[in-house]
Amino acid sequence: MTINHPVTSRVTYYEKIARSDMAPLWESLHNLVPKSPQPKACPAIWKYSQVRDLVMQAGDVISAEEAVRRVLVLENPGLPGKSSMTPNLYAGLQLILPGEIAPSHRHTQSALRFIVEGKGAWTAVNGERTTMHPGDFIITPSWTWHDHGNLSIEDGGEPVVWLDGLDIPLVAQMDAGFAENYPESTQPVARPEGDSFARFGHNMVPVRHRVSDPTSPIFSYPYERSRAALEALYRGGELDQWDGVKLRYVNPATGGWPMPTIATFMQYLPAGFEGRTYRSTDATVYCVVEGKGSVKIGEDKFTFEPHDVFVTPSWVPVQLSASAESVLFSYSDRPVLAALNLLREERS
Ligand code: GTQ
Repeated sequence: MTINHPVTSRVTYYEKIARSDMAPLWESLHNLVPKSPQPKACPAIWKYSQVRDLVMQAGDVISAEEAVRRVLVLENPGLPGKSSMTPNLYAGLQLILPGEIAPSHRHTQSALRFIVEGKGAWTAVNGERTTMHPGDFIITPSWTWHDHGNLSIEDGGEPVVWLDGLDIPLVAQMDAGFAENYPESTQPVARPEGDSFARFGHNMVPVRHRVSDPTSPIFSYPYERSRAALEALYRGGELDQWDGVKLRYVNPATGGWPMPTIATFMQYLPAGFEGRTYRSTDATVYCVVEGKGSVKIGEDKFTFEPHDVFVTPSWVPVQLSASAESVLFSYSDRPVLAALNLLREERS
């Protein structure tokens, strides 16, 4: 028996089932189960030379105290209204002026700070303050109290800008967001600066240390150290045709990622480097530390300079070139994809 299905009867049928909160899978199957990732996020770049003044002007508009966090969210133009850089990750530029305090709070979202410019600022995590220097990578693990501050002008404080990277969209997707304010603007300082780095930052751990959670026990990864390691490897002849010299940051107690949801990397590209094309399913946010070069992301090509931020969506081909010796910091949701067996990489 053959049945004739005029299009109009289908439309009428779709309207009818919609009233019962149902929908025909056969109209959307190809979108729901794509042959390969179809990211809505676009390749995009924020040129620091164009956004720096706007970030500084935020300092005239609101205080850190009133704002709680004075941040300009970098929103992927392909994800409008979502405060997202990639489907799982957020990016923002935070400004703290001399003498200011960004009050203490905690939340289940994990955060990283990558210091862009300025000196005098500190961040406190779990009772320990650390001074921020450009190029340092600092973590604020899930549910840890954290406040940020800056020295007074007299004590040498300058406006300090850093890149915030958080798993805000991922945590929202999972409806797992909790947050609390600390009763005071700053948490008590319980340990001297450098304590966690002394315990865990020198290829040693305290003799009776037991790993109790996946989060790194050090929360500042100084640029000096990362830069020196990359440079030493390059001088020794290391150079990957896709990545240049690339290292990932680790939890020194486990060898795992510094935080369970966000991977971070730093890479060195020598002057004249013309990288081969790669792609991976972890959409990645880059922040340029030093140098000059360009990046091809799918059909887009951007030139980059220090402090520029750019994003490579999932599975879009990426190719890095450097006209001057360059250093790039990057972060992605790689630990999440890896844990779920969804991480794919292709180097061509
Ligand atoms: O510093 O705690 O950019 O809670 C967004 C949310 C920074 C922070 C952001 C936050 C923070």
